[in-house]
Amino acid sequence: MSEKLIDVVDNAGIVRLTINRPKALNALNSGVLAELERVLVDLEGHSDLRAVIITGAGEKSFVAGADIAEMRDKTPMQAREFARQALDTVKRLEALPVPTVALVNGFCLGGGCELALACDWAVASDNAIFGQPEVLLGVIPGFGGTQRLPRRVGPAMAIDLCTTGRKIDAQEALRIGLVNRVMPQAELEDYVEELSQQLGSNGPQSVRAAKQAIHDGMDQDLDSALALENALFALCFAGDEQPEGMSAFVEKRKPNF
Ligand code: DAK
Repeated sequence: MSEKLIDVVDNAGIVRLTINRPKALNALNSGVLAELERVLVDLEGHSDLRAVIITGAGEKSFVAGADIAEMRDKTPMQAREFARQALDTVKRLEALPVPTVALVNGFCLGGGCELALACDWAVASDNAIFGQPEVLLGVIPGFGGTQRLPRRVGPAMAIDLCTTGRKIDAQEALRIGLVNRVMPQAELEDYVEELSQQLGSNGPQSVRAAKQAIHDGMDQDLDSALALENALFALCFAGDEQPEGMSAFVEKRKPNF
C-alpha cells in the first residue's frame, strides 16, 4: 500500500497533520491537496476538536510550494481548476472553528507560505525560510497569497515579497508579523507540546468564540464587529464554562473544562 500523504494524529482533540512528501520538500501536488481536503472535511465533523497543528515531514521543509513539475504543463483552464480546488481547501483550513497552528520547520515557500497564512498562528524554527517566489517562475501566488499576505503584513511588504520573489529568514518573518514565534529547531517540539497543552486546557467554547469574534469581526465595520463581540460574550454566560472558570478562580483551584 502507498504511504499516506497526510499523517493524522489525534491527541485528545489536538490534531496534528503532517504533510508527508519529504523527498520533494513536501511540495503540494494534487494528491496532497485532495487528501488534505478529505482530512479537513473529517475535522469539520469532529465535535471534540480543540486545535489543529499542521507541519511538514522531515527537518528541512514545511512546504516548498505547489509542485512545479506537476504545474508546468497545465493549460490556463487546468491551472484555474487546480488553483480553485486548492483555494477551497485552504479556505476550509482557515474556516475551522478552532485555533490552527502552522509549525514551520524549514522552507515555507509559495503555496507553503499561503498554507501558513491560512492558519491562525505560525511558529517557526530559526532556520525557516519564507517567500512568495512565484514571479521567478512566471506566475503569481495562486492559493490566496496576494490577498492574505497583505492582510497579515500590510500591502507594502506584501508587494515587496510578491514582486521580488525574495526569500526572508525567520527573524525577518517575525519582525514583519508573518509568524508569531521563532524557536531554535531543537526546542520547537517542546514548545508545540506546551502550546498544545495550553490550548487543550482552556475552555473549548470560549476559545472558539474568541476565534469567531476575531475572524468574523475583521470583515465588518467596527460597530458591527463590536456588536458581534457583545453577542458572543453574552453567549459565554449560557454555557458550562463561565461558571466553572469563575468558580475555579474564586475557589483558588484550576478550572476543569
Ligand atoms: N515542486 C516540486 N518539487 C520540488 C519543489 C516544488 N515546489 N521544491 C523542491 N522540490 C524537489 C526538488 O525538485 C528536488 O527533487 P529531486 O531533484 O531530488 O527529485 C527535491 O525537492 C529537493 O530539492 P532541492 O534539491 O532543490 O533542495 P535544495 O536544498 O537544493 O533547495 C529549495 C531547496 C526549496 C530552495 C529549492 O528546492 C527550491 O527553490 N524549490 C522551489 C521553491 C519554489 O519556487 N516554490 C514556489 C513554487 S510555485 C497558481 C497556483 C499555485 C501557485 C501559483 C499559481 N495558479 C493556478 C494561478 C503556486 C505556486 C507555487 O507555490
